[in-house]
Amino acid sequence: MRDLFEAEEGLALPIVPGAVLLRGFASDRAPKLLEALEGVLAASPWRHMITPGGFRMSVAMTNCGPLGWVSDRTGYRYDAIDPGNGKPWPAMPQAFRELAGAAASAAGFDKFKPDACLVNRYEPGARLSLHQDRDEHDYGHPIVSVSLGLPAVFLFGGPQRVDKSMRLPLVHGDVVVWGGPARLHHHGILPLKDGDHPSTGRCRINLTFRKAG
Ligand code: MD3
Ligand code: FE
Repeated sequence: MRDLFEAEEGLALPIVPGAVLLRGFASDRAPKLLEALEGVLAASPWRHMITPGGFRMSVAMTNCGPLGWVSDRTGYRYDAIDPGNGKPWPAMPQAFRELAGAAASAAGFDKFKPDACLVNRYEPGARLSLHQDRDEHDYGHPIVSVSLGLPAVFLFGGPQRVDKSMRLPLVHGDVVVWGGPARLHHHGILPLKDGDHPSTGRCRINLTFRKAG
């Protein structure tokens, strides 16, 4: 039997109420997205942020758009300035904005205008432990997440940290739109398995679009 999540490319698959997996939605545009990302990285390179508890995150990050997600000893927040260079984050490339809007529409959220794009890079062994996204102003807006490069296992739990979580494999080109009742559910990424992907090499890149401000 085919796995529940082995959806055909382009299919919209509900995960839980409010969360939709668009299998392969970004496949065709991946080369353009990765090319645009090079421009972002030239202005704001990868860095490993420090958690409020003093730990260096295994995931490397950067941002583009009016607001960027940052973490340091004082806490998590959205900031208009890249703490690495003291300048505003680079503009969100048009290819990024168009993809985020199209994916949100396909999932039933009209006129999504993100003001923050967090870019996460996972190298083999990097992980994101179970957490909630609670730093945004208004939980009424959806979040659009784009997976590029190596596959990963996404952990998806419930509103309480102890709630049982399910595992969702995500591959190159997959887009997930999170909104509504799923917006405050816990989630994370299991340690990335080693591999080599034709479009990114030995890493997975995730673009997360939010209306944060
Ligand atoms: C489920 N990043 O940066 S966003 C993050 O693959 C983060 O790097 C994931 O979680 C990654 O915070 C992809 C997936 C996501 C985002 C928000 C959610 C899932 C969510 C909000 C509610 C439920
Ligand atoms: Fe998150």
